[in-house]
Amino acid sequence: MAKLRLILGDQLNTRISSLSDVEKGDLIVMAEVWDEATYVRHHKQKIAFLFSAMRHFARQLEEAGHAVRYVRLDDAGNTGSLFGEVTRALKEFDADGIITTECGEWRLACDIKHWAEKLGLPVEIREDDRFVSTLREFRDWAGDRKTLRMEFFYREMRRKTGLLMDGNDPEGGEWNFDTENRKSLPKGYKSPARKTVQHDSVTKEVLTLVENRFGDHFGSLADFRYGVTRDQALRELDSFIETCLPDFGAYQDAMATGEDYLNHSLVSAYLNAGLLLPMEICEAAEEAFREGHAPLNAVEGFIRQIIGWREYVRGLYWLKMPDYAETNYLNSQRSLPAFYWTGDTDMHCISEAVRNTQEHAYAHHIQRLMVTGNFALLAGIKPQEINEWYLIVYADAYEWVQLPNTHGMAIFADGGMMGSKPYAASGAYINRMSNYCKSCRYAVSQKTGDDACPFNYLYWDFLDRNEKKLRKNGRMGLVFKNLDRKEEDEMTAIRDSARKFLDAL
Ligand code: FAD
Ligand code: DLZ
Ligand code: SF4
Repeated sequence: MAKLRLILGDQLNTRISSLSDVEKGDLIVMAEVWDEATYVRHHKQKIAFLFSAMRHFARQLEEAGHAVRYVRLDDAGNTGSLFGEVTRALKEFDADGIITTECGEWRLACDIKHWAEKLGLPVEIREDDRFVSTLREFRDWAGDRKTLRMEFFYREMRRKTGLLMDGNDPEGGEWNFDTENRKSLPKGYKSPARKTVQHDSVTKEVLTLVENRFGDHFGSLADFRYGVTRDQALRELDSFIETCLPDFGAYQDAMATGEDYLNHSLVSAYLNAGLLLPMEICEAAEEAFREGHAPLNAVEGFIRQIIGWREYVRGLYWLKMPDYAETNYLNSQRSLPAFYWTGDTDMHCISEAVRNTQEHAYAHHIQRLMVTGNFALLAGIKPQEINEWYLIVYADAYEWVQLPNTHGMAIFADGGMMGSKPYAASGAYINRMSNYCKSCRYAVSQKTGDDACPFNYLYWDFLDRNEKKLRKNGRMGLVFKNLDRKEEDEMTAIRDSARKFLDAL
């Protein structure tokens, strides 16, 4: 008998496991539903990207001869939930079972787990094999290790995939070339121009729908530039490999006013929605190295992000949820400041990060980690509020990847499960890696007082406030030595400046 095959909005690949044995007579169900579009108030571009990509993918499946039931958000009878849409489809289509691929968020996974019982039909939840490692493999690797570190897991992934390997050894004799990857931008540096995508009638219709139905969500649609098909995503990848990859490594951590993408790949939204697969991206990057087009430090650094960090955060999420989301190691209790939504702050680095987030549903890694993330860490923003912000504002955000990065890497709420120490930094770091401070009303050279860069006194105040929890961390020894060297009157000035600034937030 026939199967109903449910494809979620971030499963847009014909090689998804739920379609591996699709037969004539099966029905593929895809649905735009209010629940998924509003469980957090996603950036308008995130919704537009997914709805348009979903519509294009459904059309592709139909053109390949499959029977597809595609429910649009405004279709009459749309129940507003995935369960409702599956139930409604089953009233019109006689299926003896449902097949789907495991989803990317704990909340929905818990819901789907109960469908079989509620529907009285078998629901087969297949492994998501769009990743390099399996969840079981990660669990086995984690075993009863006391601490998990990405770097060691990454080496396993290099061995497993054979990427950048020279027999049993890493290409170039090292696993990691990050010492070559922390350069600031040369004066006058201009990053390569990016391809623009022509919107077809499907995307234009979706943009109107999103403006009408989600007009009060964060972000602007004015500069919507996402590709919405696999072909367009592949073109973005080709253009990255051709023009940006050679400099990707050197300037990976750099930031500059008005430079919203620098040499980053912009593939995350496509990758997480299924339009691209991790190995094809990494193989294209490796080929660029083998052909002499891009240097090893760039290609290794790029591949590490995908088969290292991306795989590692996914493994960690499914290993540690649901307790993971509840931790608050540093007992951070401050509400999220309004400027995370408006960008209306004198801190130029933050207003830039929020501006390009509003305009593109994108910010690159160092903006996320060392600007908005670092501020949230230093100011002690409540994990739930900052986590939700990150889940809302980026087109690539799904909890499996967003949460470990925010909760773990950026704000250290997990107490060190994700990374070995907090990524706390003063204004000096931002000044070294960007030109932001030149356009800021605050002085990065000043340590305390009304004109001083807030990151400066917040940094020392953060260490002072959290000393009991952080001093014992072996990797924080030097930092605390520096704190110990501060005179009492300097510490008083730091604490006063921090209190005044934080009280005014
Ligand atoms: P590039 O810099 O070109 O990197 C290439 C690819 O590597 C990315 O597309 C991504 O797939 C992968 N990658 C790089 N770093 C990471 C990482 N730390 N974790 C997982 N994958 C990584 N990434 C998301 O995909 N979704 C998120 O919701 C998300 N939230 C984040 C929140 C915070 C606080 C931080 C610090 C990082 C977050 N990241 C997230 C990771 C990273 O910032 C983005 O993947 C990256 O900025 C996407 O842009 P890009 O495609 O141009 O990446
Ligand atoms: C993010 C999202 C949005 C905005 N809308 C839909 C939708 O209408 N229908 C759908 O199937 N999926 C959507 N998604 C993606 C899901 O939220 C995603 O599949 C889960 O969060 C699990 O990763
Ligand atoms: Fe950011 Fe401080 Fe530099 Fe201003 S001076 S841009 S607040 S780091």
